[in-house]
Amino acid sequence: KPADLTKVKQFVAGQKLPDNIQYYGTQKGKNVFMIHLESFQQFLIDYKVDGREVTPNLNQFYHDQNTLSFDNFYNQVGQGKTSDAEMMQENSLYGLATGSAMVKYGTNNTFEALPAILDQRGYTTAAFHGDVASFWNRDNTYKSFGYNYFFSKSYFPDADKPSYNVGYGLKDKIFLQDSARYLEQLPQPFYAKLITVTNHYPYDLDKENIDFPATTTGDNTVDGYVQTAHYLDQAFGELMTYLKKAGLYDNSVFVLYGDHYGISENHQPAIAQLLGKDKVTNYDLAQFQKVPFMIHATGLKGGVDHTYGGEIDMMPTLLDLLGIPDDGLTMFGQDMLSPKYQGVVPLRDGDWITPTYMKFNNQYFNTTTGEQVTLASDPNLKQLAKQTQNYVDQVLSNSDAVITGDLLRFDTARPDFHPVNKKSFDYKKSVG
Ligand code: GP9
Ligand code: MN
Repeated sequence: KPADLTKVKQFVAGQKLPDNIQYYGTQKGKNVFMIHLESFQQFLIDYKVDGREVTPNLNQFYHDQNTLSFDNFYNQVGQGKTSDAEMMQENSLYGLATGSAMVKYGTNNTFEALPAILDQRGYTTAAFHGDVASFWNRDNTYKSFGYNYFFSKSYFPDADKPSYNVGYGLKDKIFLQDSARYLEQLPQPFYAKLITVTNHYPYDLDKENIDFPATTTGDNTVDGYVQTAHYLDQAFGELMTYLKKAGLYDNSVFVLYGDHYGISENHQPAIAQLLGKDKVTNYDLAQFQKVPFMIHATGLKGGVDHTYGGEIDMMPTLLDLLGIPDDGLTMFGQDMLSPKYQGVVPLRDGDWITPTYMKFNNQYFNTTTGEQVTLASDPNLKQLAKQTQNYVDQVLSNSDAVITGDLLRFDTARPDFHPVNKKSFDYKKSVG
């Protein structure tokens, strides 16, 4: 009911942070590339196997002086995996405690998503993914998000050829090459989301595409991970080379994020070996949930930023850089660049990470030292844990209320945003 939305908006308004005046609006009007790195974890950055960098292109990008690179950034997905990452990235709304919010609510809900917001500010918006359009209910959900275009499998020639395909869709080198040909035709400024897929469980790759040594953990759904990650890195490098030639590099913002973990907690002996430890603790497993979040733009003051954050924070952070007012938006993340940003990172299962302590799999740790602590042994932890858990529970329950109650349909008082007309979009590939 409308009163439910009012309550949620009061909670959200209480979390609103002042913008960072040094960064606010510095990237206004630029094209935006949103590059979704499938199953890509932060530990791969600067990681080496037999002395070779797994991802030299991403490493160079990560350390570039014009790239803001967050190294304490966590995935916050639940069972919705990629679709939860997309729900957070496009709306700053969490996925659900079980199932996929995009599948269950994507078709009928009203959203105030990034594509619609940018479209209403003169952007052309397009999503690209080599899988079938219906996977994760994207075709219907993207109409609710307000994407002008959605280039899915039917738009990519030869996508059905086995040698072009791996697991969920087109191989990333072909996918990114073909997508670049489409997106360079888009009227500018555009917002283009590119969703990769080759670096996906169980990390198989045909031998002619492998040119990197597998790890030797003996776990056959882990040892290919660095090989498909290396392939993704090569595909990313080729894309950037092409975009520089096409004149689309300097006038664009590049946002890169890893959507969720690649190696699950069920592979602890292998994880221990990858991390050079004899066994992993819940602290190690918590750190293993980190994914990259990088923002690059010519002229952007870059550097490695140790701020603790998560996928829910991507949208408010990007809106700050684009100089798009977000006062009336119902977002559960916060601008990581804000001087008042606290760095409390809720996880979908109710655990949490903060710069001082974390709670993971029902154990508490000192975030910086990794030392396990207990509520009994550490008095200031007791107080902090109570406050943090209360905040985390409120954030998750308010976000769930917005999704399960479709509360944004009552948000009619938006002077600078009008609801999307879903019927105005048709993503079917026109014949010929
Ligand atoms: C499916 C692809 C992978 O189209 O995005 O999804 P995931 O299995 O990572 O959720
Ligand atoms: Mn994924």
